This record gives sequence, structure tokens and C-alpha cells, in this order.
Amino acid sequence: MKTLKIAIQKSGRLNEKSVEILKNCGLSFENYKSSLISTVTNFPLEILFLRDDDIPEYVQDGIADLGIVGENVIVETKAEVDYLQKLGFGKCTLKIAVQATSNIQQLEELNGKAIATSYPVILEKFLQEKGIQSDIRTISGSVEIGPGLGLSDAIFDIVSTGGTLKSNGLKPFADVMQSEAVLIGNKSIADNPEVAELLQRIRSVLSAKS
Ligand code: PRT
Ligand code: ZN
Repeated sequence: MKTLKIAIQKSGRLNEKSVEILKNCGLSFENYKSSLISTVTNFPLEILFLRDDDIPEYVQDGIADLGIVGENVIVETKAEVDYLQKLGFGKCTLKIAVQATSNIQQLEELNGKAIATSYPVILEKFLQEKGIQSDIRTISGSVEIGPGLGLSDAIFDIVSTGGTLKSNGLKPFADVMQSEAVLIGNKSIADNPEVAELLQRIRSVLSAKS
């Protein structure tokens, strides 16, 4: 029997809930400490602890068979993987935001404007669909400070409570994408009986919760 591998986030917003759902499936393993791989003692499964950004590609390339990651990261990395199950945590919305004092009203007003983001692929697809041409500035983090410093006219980022936007003098302008954590699989593992067993356990954990 082949030992499956599942990639989950090493640390960050999705780690705790990812570990929790696997434990609730009856799997015994140690959470990430310093080893990047943990062996499940009562199921043919190894857990790989990775940066979330790397998870879709690892699953696409078959280095991991399964993964738990935010939909936003899957779309942004353009990875070709199967979406097996939405997991109900890590919920957020990717939004375009502008300065709270801005009187911008229509999407068309973003034509020619600079938008700072860490998610250029998702943003570009949205703007293209709307026929808008903006100057997308890709930066790796803290995009919220851009407008205040005059670096960009708007930002495109993940929002959950909206507190970060507010404390940086920004307001939401347009919702682009909803996201939550999902279980993804490599394209070639659909018929694997252990995957089917794990998926069934995850689904019963989720339905017991709702
Ligand atoms: O180290 P690694 O690369 O693995 O982690 P990371 O720092 O890239 O990601 P992490 O742990 O911050 O987020 C992992 C995933 O959680 C994201 O890809 C989303 O799918 C999901 N998620 C859910 C969020 C949020 N909610 C969220 N609020 N990711 C980020 N945020 C940020 C947001 O951008 C803002 O800056 O949290 C800040 C607070 O948000 P507010 O609106 O509540 O103020
Ligand atoms: Zn990341």
C-alpha cells in the first residue's frame, strides 16, 4: 500500500484548523515542530508542513497527493489540481479597496490607476473581464500602506473583518473573490481507495459540525 502525502500549512492562519480537521478524522500524528514531515501512526499517510504558497504546485506535481490551502492561493498559482472538498474555515474575501476619503464610484474609474497587490493573477483576470486597464503593482506584503504613501491609488487584498483596511484609512470598493480552505488532490489520485476513505472521514467530520 502506497503511503499518501498531504501538504498543510506549516504555520499561519490555516495551520491550526488543518491539523484539527485531520485529528478529528481519527488520525494520530505530531504537529509541526522542527520536522517538516510527520508520519500518521494509524493510517498510511504522511503530513508535509509547507508555506501555503507552495502547496498547490506540490500537489499538481505529485510531490504531495493531497493538500489543504486557500482557494485564493490555488487560483493565484494557476495550479492544475482537483478540488475535492471545501472545508469551511479560512473564509475571506479578496477586495479592491481605496482611500476612505476617495470619491471613486465606478469600476471604470480604475482605468489607468495603480493598484498594489500580492495577487496579480486574480486581479488581472478580474480587470480583464471588466474591460479595465490598470497598472498592477505586485508587492509581497503590507499593500495597505500604499495609498497613504502615494505608491498606489488602490489596493487589492484579502479582507476578513475589514479592521486592517480601516486602520490604514481605506474602505472596500469592490468584491472580487470569496475564498476558503479547500482539500485539493493531484489529478491522478481520484480512484485511490485511501483517498476515498480519508475524504469520507473529512465529510463526516464536516457534517457533524454543521
Ligand atoms: O507563511 P505562509 O506563506 O504559509 O502564510 P501567509 O502569511 O502567506 O498566509 P496566512 O497564514 O496569513 O494566510 C493563509 C490563508 O488564510 C490565506 O491565503 C487566505 O486564504 C486565508 N485568510 C483568511 C486570510 C485572512 N483570512 C486574512 N484576514 N489571509 C490573510 N488575511 C490578512 C488580510 O490580508 C489582512 O492583512 O489578515 C489581515 C487582517 O485582516 P482583517 O480584514 O481581519 O483586518
Ligand atoms: Zn503564503
